[in-house]
Amino acid sequence: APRVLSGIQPTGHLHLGNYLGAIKKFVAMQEEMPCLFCVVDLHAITAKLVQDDLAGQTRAIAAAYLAAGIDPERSVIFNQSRVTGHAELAWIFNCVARIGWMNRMTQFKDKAGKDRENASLGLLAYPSLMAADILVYRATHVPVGDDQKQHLELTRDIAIKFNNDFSERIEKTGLGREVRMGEEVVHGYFPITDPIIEGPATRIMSLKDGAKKMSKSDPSDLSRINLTDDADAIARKVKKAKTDPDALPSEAAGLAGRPEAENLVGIYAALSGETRDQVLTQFGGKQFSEFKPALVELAVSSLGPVTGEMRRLLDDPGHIDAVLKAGGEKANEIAAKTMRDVKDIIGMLHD
Ligand code: AQP
Repeated sequence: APRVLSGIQPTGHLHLGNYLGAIKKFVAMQEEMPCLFCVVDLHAITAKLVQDDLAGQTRAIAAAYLAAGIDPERSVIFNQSRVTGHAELAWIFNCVARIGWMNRMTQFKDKAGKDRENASLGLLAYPSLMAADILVYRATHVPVGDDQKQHLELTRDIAIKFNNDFSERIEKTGLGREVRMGEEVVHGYFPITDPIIEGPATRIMSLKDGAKKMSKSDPSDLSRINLTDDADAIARKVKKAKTDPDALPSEAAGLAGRPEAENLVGIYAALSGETRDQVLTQFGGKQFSEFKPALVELAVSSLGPVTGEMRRLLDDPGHIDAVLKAGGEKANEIAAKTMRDVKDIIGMLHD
């Protein structure tokens, strides 16, 4: 059965990239199929072990989910560490995945930097935990930003290897089913996940450098629009955003080789729900001095209600905690069933 899982790390402030690349899509996916959205606190400690306020950051992501329109009656909202199946299945996947697969991950290379020997083992194994997050719910669809593409390919590789390595035991236990792999239908236990990386905002870039993605960890606050920014901060950051001296082209093809212009037009399109071409029908031939104020107005009117609601929700942490607890219970029911199946397939005795 189709099912969505996705998550966000409770590290630092959420930014426009997280909102457009992930959260806004989560809200839309609720209309399509059953969804689970988690706050991945186990992932949060991979790069920096001691976090200043992990509980507060976790509540903030949950508040953003709710404020953006994820309905806790329809979708399951929870924090990852509550459901033990994530860590349990990740261990099994650590034995399925190969060290070489992990060493090739660009996110690991970026985050570990030059001193790789000193990175945590958790940072290296991050994609294995991410595969477990998805597959412990046998999720078929994962809406994410473009930066997560490589990790999702690895999730597919883990599912394929598990299905192959245990094919006889999957058969014997009768736990196998039809699994769709592109056009092909094979027999296996884990589904082969489809990433959902679509729309005009799969990779929002830094406002200061069109070659770098907008990121929580960028030392320059001017590089990103935070979900907590007020109208003045948004206006200041957009005004200072790097651009080139030319007027906007009249169609999207004209944005090639102009990364900063492409980024700002992409942001406008994602916020307004239009294509880049539609945006350029309106703004083609105009200077940035005219386009930027329109972008500020749109960003403020789109994000304002979400940030306002987030602040209101964060005034009542008890409510957020109750949502996470109830979500954790629902998630655990699904995850526990998968873990029983997986243990049966491997041959581990359990209750
Ligand atoms: N710039 C982006 N454009 C589009 N989507 C993005 N995402 C992140 N940055 C962009 C998507 O947001 C979701 C949550 O990602 P995460 O929790 O893994 O956060 P992150 O990738 O760690 O966020 P940052 O800002 O990139 O953090 P650092 O600075 O630590 O690397 C994912 O779906 C992601 O694709």
